[in-house]
Amino acid sequence: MAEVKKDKGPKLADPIESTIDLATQEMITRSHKLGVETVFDRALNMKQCNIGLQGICCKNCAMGPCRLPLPKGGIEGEDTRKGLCGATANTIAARNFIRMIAGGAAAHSDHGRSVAEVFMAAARKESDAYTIKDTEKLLAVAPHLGVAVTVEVDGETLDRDIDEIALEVGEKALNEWGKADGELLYLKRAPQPLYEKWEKYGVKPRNIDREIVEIMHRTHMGVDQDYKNLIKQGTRACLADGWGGSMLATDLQDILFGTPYPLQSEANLGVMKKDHVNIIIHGHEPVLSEVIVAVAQSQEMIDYAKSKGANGIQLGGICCTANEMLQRHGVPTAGNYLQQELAIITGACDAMVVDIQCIFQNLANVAKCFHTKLITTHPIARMEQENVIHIEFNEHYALEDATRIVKMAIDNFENRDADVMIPQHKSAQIAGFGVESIKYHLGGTFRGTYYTLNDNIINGRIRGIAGVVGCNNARTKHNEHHITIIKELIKNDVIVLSTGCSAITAAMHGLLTPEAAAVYCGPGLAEICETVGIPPVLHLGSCVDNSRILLAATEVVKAGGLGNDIADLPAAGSAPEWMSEKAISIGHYFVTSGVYTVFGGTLPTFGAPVFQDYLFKEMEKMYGGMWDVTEDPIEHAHKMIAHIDKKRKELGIDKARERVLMDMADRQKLEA
Ligand code: NFS
Repeated sequence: MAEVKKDKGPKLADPIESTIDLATQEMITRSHKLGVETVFDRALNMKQCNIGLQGICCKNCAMGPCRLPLPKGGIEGEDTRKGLCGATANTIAARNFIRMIAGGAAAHSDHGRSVAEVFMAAARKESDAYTIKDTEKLLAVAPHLGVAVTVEVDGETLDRDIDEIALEVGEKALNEWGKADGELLYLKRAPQPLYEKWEKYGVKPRNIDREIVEIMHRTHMGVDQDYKNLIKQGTRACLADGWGGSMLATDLQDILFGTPYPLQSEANLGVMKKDHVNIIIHGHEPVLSEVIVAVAQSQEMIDYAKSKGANGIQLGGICCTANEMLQRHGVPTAGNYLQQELAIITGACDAMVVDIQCIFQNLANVAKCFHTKLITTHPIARMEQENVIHIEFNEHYALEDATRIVKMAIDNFENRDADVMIPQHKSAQIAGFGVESIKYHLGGTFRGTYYTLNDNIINGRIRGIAGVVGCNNARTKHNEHHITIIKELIKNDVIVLSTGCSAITAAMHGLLTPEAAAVYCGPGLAEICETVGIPPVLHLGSCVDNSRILLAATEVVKAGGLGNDIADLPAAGSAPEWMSEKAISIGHYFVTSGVYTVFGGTLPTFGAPVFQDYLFKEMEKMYGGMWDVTEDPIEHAHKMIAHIDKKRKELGIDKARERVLMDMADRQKLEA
């Protein structure tokens, strides 16, 4: 990234080179004027360690760290690199890789566990803040956890009591983290051939916690030394994430807070309002944000805000909390991962409330320069700086906690400095898609099914399906790769399902509106979007909601005509600007669920070519999906399209698409 020229001190990021988003550019410029450092500046002043980046630094014991750089000119003949214990580059890279999976799977799954605990409190009616909201979803999920929804009485089948079902669902769900034997119950939701592959390769997770613990054991000094066996455990743990912790998080959140359905909102820093109390909620667990939304929208709090001179309360979300509040309540999105410091730099953020994951430690330093109250809420995620306020959130006193937080923000409104600058950039968005709503929208008026989607894939109007997900990364121009890749995909008639910060990016750049179809899509996809009234990019929620993508793909398989397994589908996955361990866990469960998955930038496998080859090539022979990586966003999109075309050919539907394209050209000729 280029820098701004100045005489001395740390380098400053060039706003235009740092991001393609105008609001972000304006805020970076303002940060320089005010002398507040952000991640964009730090990325210039901190060089990455090339050996760590390539995955070949082992620091799992105190004889190291052992660094195994690739010899200049590459490896000729035998690879003789080894650490003090003799660990090879492949072993070290595989150990590091699966430790990343452990970190990511732990983060998603621990989030899921918290939700399950709140779910239990709701089922036991111990909390006035939470109730079982979506009984339809409860009844749909129950059988997958082995919970009966009916009961036989005197030869008659009767509906079971909802409270009873909820209690049993909660117990069964919590059990998935630590049960003594058996396998994860949700694995059977996958297409049968995929389940059989997991069985064949011995990677079915036993329970969620165990697979993560076993990674820590196996990667301890002197335990597992075979990169193939190591990645096998990585596979178990990531499946425990995607088809376990994450899927449970999504299901239980939907039951507790409501299954999302498409709704309209806005995205980018411009959603903040100068004359309102602005509360920014950042993090991941909706158990906190749900109650804050309810409290902030109460007449009592709105009146209180008015009594303090504000015109109302404006909530805004950052990162996955943004997606959770958006998809269920239409709360606007203030920004994605790299914009968290910038929301405070507006000078209009009266409180930033954070829970877990993806939260910069530097937020406290930025908050110090403004009036913003920075509030941590989770016992496992605290900050050391003394300007940070900790209000520990407890599901049994959730309403009291949320009221205290909202009041604190309102009371802080009058402490604002006159110098407020909210960038006037925001875009309209339609979000809140899911397995259920795709069925409804693409199924036509009278039948909620996936057949219509399949028909349109088979006839070639839709070339294929892409899942574009994941973070921003300060080593990549903010948002640029997400947008370039997504635009290239939809231009080529590939419909995009998006989650996490990628979905926020798509929203910020106007791709989550039905109108975007006419501007950016190829003729086939444009026609579908127009007819059905959907955007070409469907926002499926937060990162734990990548489980929705797995289940949507399963529904497509079930609807028929496109093979028997996820691996048969003309589909591909992508994380253009990934940075977190969670992204590695997601990437690997996509791959081992049969999806060809391309990451942008780098992968921590570059330094171990044999291990990398195993991930990039051998995985396909086992699971049908495999890893890939490229720095070039256009090449990235075309790698995905090439895979989609390969699958279309294997399914024998490649010719259909040619006919559609010819029809289009003919039609255009006629119109001319
Ligand atoms: Ni996902 Fe959510 Fe964003 Fe990346 Fe972080 S917010 S869980 S990890 S940065 S997409």
